[in-house]
Amino acid sequence: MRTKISNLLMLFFLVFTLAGCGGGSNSTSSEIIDGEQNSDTAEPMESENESVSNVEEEQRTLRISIGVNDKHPEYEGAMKFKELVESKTDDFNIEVYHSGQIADDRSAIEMLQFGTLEITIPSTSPLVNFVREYGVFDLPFTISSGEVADKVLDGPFGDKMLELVESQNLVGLAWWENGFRNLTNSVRPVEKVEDLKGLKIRTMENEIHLDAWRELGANPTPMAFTELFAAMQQGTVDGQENPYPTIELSNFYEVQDYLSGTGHVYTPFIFLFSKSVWDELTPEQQTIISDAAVEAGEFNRIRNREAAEESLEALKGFMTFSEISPEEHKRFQEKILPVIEKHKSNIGEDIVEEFLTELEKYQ
Ligand code: TK8
Repeated sequence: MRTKISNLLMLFFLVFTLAGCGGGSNSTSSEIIDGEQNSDTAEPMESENESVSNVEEEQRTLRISIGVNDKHPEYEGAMKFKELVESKTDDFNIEVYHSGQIADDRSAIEMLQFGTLEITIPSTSPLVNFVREYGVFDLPFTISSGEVADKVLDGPFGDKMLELVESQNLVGLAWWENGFRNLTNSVRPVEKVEDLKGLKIRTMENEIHLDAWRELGANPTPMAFTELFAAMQQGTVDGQENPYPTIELSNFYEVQDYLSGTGHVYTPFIFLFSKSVWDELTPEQQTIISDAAVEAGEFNRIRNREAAEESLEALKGFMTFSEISPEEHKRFQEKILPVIEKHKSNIGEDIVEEFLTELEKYQ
């Protein structure tokens, strides 16, 4: 693996050799080292460009696809990842594509499987269509705080879940945060279960979410995130549910009037790498990338929690906010118990037990 240092040395070696051929070398080399260039040393410039283009040529471009926009803490995390990787090696040029420019979550996962995209950081909910055990993260009202989520995801349970995606030609490298999801709609304030009756709610492409909203009396429909804003604008759906940063920073308040603090489920983001691309990298390169994915993930979580507080305050200025009382939260939880029972077998009884036992350790 070529480090910054080795490239620099390579540069020096190239210029030195070329200067040697051109005569008057002594003077030339002194000028280069200073880093200043003057007109009569044209030749060294040329070789410099040559070596820069060699580096670029050998650089591999790694594209990251995310669905949220460039104001979101996930985008900040992705730029942090780029900075960390590119500060450690010249081997990679990291390009970040936000707002689903390349693909929505589900399609991006498929592209990784085919090796036509290198990195995506989707919500775990669409991943259930590929690895059913990921359904544990969609069981409502299980994780009680971001801190608990960190303990579970950064522990043996989280490691096990990351390993599970390998069966799908994916490499799971780190846990980032999407956050606690809250309901918005354009029809009426939602303060109790009955207020949900018949509301057309967009959900992620995930059977557990669909069943949960159906059980609560709403009329849910699965849809990619990239189609959501237009669907709300055109009234195809009445509402949706997402963490506060996404609701504010995607300007959902322009097409939604009511916000309810349901906090009904915590959704992680997972940092995924294409296995076929991963297997082509050297162990050193893999270490740089996985270390950066973890470090940028920690940065993303901190930023996301700050943003969640800032966004809720901002949204209270644009929308009618309804706090859900503890008693009403209890009714929500009781109402969807059959959904959890139904999906335990789909997800896998053992993994659900393991998840709930792990949670009990911390809450
Ligand atoms: C963005 C999605 C989004 C998720 C959703 O690609 O689909 O509502 O919450 O963050 O991952």
